[in-house]
Amino acid sequence: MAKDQTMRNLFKALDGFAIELPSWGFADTGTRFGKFFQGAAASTLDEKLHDAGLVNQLTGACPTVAVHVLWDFVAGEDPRNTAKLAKKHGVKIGSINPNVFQDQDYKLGSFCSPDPKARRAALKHTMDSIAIGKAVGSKHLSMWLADGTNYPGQDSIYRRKKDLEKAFKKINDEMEKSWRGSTLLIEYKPFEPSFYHTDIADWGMSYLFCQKAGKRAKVLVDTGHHLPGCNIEHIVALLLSEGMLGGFHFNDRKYADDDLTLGSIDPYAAFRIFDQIAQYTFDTGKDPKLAYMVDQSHNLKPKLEAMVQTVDEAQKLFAKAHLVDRKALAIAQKSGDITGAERLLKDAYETDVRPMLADWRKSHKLPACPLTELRKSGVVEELSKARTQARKDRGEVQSSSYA
Ligand code: PSV
Ligand code: MN
Repeated sequence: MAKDQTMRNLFKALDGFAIELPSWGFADTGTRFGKFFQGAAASTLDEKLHDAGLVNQLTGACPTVAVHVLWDFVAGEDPRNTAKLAKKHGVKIGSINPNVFQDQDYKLGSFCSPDPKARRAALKHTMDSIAIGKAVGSKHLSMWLADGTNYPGQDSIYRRKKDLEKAFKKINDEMEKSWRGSTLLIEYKPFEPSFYHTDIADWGMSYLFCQKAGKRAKVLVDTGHHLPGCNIEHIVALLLSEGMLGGFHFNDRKYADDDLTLGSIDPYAAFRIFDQIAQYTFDTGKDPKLAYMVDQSHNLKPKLEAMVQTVDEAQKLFAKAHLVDRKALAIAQKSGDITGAERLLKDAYETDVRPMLADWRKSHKLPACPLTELRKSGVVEELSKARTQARKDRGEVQSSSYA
């Protein structure tokens, strides 16, 4: 294909590539061994949305913010206040994530708990979350459950599955009835916080629950939620071909659900996911309309820098996947030219797309390198000072601070 045409196609693809930021990715987090504070970390909703707005301003690719209902909405307050706050910072509320994991009620699970009171509480909270989603103009309800057991024999896996099926059906039906154009995303995770069994442990289980729930439901792939060695792009290709892939939570990992910045450990793996999506569109002519989201929540790296770095990396890997010569690939595949086929992928992956991305950004009046721009601006240092002072004024104790 002529170079100009390739660039035009790439720019068009980048125009359509939006990636949602997680509100929780701007706040202080830690490990179970401790928390190290960052002066510039967001501690209020206003600060989280401000930071998301800043990342969107720098990258031009993040118009929406994922929220957790109990962390980002005030009970009894009009949820549209959160939407207004988002608007003030130049973003919109994206996926709504119910919190069916932190209350004491959920000690033995939420929808799968042996205690009907917990199951009812989870359903009520999810129905309230649907109402919030509708009120703020979101299009996604994203469900991650911490449900599972820690020891063999702890509970009936069979009974838990049946109860979960019923709950998802009710959730799907309510969305069908009252929330036009919405999608129910069902996320899976093989372990943590449960260590013997997780009620939705892998994509196949998610798929099964989606099928039983109804038309709204689709599978959400969190790149950190797989056992080592798993071929994620194969899962992606299969779900795409079934029309059952709803979206992604992007992050990177070395061992488990490490929540590291995208591409920090294995960028080729993320490239191969984007490659399958681009291949699907090339083969079918269809846009799978996926919800691309970031789900990272690491410690130590400055939050804003980490987020900009992830978005930049996602755009790079996405762009590389759009440079694969698909016609030549089809010829190589047909003739069994394994080396040639692989080389076509590697040629695209090894292309330095930074100048192309810089051109795309310039065409949208964006900084050529958002991370350099952020570091040059001194914003993180300013926020660190202002937020440290604000926390002091509010009487919050924070022992260490660095930007
Ligand atoms: C759980 O590990 C998860 O991936 C879910 O998506 C949650 O919404 C998110 O992390 C934040 O706790
Ligand atoms: Mn996730």
